[in-house]
Amino acid sequence: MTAHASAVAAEPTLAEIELPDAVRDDLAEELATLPDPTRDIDWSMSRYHQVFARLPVRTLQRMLDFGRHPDTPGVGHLRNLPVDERLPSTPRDGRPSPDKPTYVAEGVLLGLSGLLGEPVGFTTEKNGQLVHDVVPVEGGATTQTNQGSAVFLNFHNDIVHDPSGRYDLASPDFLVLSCLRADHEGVAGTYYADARDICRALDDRTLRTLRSPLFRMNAPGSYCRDVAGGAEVLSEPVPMISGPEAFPEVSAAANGVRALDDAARSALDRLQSACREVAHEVLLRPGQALLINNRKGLHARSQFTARYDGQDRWLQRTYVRRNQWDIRHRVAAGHRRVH
Ligand SMILES: O=C(O)CCC(=O)C(=O)O
Ligand SMILES: [Fe+2]
Repeated sequence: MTAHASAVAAEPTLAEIELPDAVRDDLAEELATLPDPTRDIDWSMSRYHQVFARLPVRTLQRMLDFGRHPDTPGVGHLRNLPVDERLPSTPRDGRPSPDKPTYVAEGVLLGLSGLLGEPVGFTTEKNGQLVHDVVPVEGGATTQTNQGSAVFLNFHNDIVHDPSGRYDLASPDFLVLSCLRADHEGVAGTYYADARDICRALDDRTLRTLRSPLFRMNAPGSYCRDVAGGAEVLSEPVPMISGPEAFPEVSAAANGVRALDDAARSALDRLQSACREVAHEVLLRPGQALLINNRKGLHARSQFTARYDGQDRWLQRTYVRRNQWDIRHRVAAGHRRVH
């Protein structure tokens, strides 16, 4: 391959980044001294910038490039990250553990988030918290939400209800998922299907249908449950795939997409099967994280068995916006990052 050809060759849609042991230990030592970041989040985010500036510059650049360029991979798998020496039980109800002695995991999660943008919360998602605990919850085992375990969580992106009727407007640009504890059997898989790979796998007719405003997204389960008394709250009719051919954006509600005609219904089925064909699979382990671009692709999760015994799978998650300016109309009173 000539130098020119290699410069323009399609990059793989998954970035694999492993920290050297010495870098991991250096980060761990710094992060173990830092307080609960939620006490003063803007100070903590600034401090994490200092800590993560110690990464080898090429590693740092790959993470920054992940956030700043349209042509970079949609998902990054980071390995050999620092972990807390002592880990309390997995939170049972999806609320933060009151007895976590150190905040290394939070530092990793928020430090990585700060390389991509700003962590934000939504009042209708995990009470507006900035650090989400993603854990199996007994009452939600069969739901299409992050509380589920007994069913495959279909390919989706994380969207946010907005009174404009467009649920992609306020949604996070990125998610960071960091693993504190794997599931008992170690079989829970997280999947990512990049829209570029999805489009390559689809025929022209299906793609044209998916690019037409023939779909209404249901608002997230938490919004329908807490605000709408369990009823569906559908978006305006929107396309599922949009944007230029080289840099497509894809969106699919986890809580259901209403197709407006038969062609749209079969295109929607084709989209889910194309996702399964092209997806990257990652079985997250402690000390590993996924950087997920929430516009460049869709993610999913396999089934796994939850025991609700305090040792279940535990991920921490952030929602990251590159910029809060476009969603400033919805900021919650008395807050700067909660919408
Ligand atoms: O549990 C996972 O691996 C992903 C769940 C998910 O879709 C999310 O947290 O947004
Ligand atoms: Fe999700």
